[in-house]
Amino acid sequence: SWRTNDNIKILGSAVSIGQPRQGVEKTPSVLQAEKIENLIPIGRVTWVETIDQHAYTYENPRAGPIRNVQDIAKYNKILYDKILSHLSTEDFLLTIGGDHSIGSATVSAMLKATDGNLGVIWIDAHGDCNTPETSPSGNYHGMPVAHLLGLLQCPIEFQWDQPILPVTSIAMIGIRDLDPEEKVLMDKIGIRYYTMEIIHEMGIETVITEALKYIDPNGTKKIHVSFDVDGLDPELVPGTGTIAPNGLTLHDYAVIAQKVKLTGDRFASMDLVEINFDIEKNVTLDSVKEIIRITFQ
Ligand code: HAR
Ligand code: MN
Ligand code: MN
Ligand code: MN
Repeated sequence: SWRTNDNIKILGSAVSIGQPRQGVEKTPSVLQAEKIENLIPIGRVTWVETIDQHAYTYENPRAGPIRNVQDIAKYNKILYDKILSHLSTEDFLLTIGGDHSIGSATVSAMLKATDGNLGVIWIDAHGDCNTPETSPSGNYHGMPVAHLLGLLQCPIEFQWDQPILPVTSIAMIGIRDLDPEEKVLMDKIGIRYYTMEIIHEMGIETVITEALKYIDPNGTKKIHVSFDVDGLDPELVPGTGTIAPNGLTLHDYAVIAQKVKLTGDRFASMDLVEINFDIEKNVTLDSVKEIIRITFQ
């Protein structure tokens, strides 16, 4: 096993303002009630805290090209600061969302903590590379990667000292639902993404091996996995807000996790996002538990 002596710190990110459906903000408290920490056999596991969006957001979301942008900016800055204050180099950070809007805060914080020495594996059905100009919805959970890459014009409240993620430091796996203009942008900037079609062609083991080599050619970086559960097949995770058929299997994820864990304590952090038990609970909870087991066993 890996990281046996380290601390596994779980941070709840109870946020839904990156997209329109309620329920996703309740996931940290549901998983805490389910005692998912008991599924983690390594390290010393602690739930650090859950950051509630209602404690920090404004009453009135403002209209604009990014829905709720003022609130998201405020929340993400708090999340970013809390990660940096709670995290020490020996810790593994598991952030449980919440929607994927938190991904720009968690990755920014890890970039800061590692002085930019970070590679990101982004598991998702979606590209999350929209800008306000390409987004059909205005929902920020479809934009965090574009934001990390420095492609978003954001209001001043959303511009603190976040480091920019180089496009060569991220690879996306499970992609199968891109908006037309988002795809044009992704291909223009040359972001590395593995569609389900490519995964079936190459095989998941070759894909994750190549992806890790691409984001971390010398095998020296810390690795962050941002896991949007809609990357898995909807039969495994019906409880998520934006469903896309023909996704990854749990075996695919087991192969991904196995390769990532071979980096030892360089595997530093993970997001688990877009779980919505209001939409479906039984099957989704079983899959989430399996994700936890696979990741930490
Ligand atoms: N691409 C669509 C949009 O930007 C939906 C993507 C967001 N869904 C997610 N994120 N769950 O991965 O509105
Ligand atoms: Mn998604
Ligand atoms: Mn996503
Ligand atoms: Mn398949």
